[in-house]
Amino acid sequence: MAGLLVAPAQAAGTTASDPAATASSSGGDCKEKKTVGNARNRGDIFHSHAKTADWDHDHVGMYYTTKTIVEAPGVGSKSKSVTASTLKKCGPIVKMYVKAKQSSRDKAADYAYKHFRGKSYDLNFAGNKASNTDYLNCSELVWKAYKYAVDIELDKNGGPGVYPDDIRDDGSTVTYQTIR
Ligand SMILES: [Ca+2]
Repeated sequence: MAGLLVAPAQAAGTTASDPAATASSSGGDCKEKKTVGNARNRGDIFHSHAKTADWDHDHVGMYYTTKTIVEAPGVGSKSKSVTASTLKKCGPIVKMYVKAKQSSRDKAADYAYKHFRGKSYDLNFAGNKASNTDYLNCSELVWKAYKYAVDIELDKNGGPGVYPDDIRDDGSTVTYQTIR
């Protein structure tokens, strides 16, 4: 794993090699991971700290139920559903709801569960919004679930790539819990 990592400084200035390309979505350098735990609503999103080399890329996943998460964990892992009460990530962990009807959140959650499990990890973050769904990274999974199911775009700065912080900072996501 370590051999795959590219420091941001080395990757900077290259267009073909995004530093995210070698990142593990959910990896981190914290001493003690925190339990992610349950959400208020189906379709809610969690954001956690994740770091590869010196690059803080962070991580996101979404709640299929209030107690079950669908996420793309990182390189070498397929996307899957996991129990929120047993999932541990590096803090701060932030939980958000999406400004939408609950029926829309439900549709996005259903979409992720039905279509976005068992996918290999997508090394491409920089163009992840337009890429196919045979491969998914963490923010791509969340963004595409809302985009494809209910046409809500969760990406603060737009462009061809959606990163975890783009989703957290988007005006349509509202933070209601922070675990440090
Ligand atoms: Ca973006």
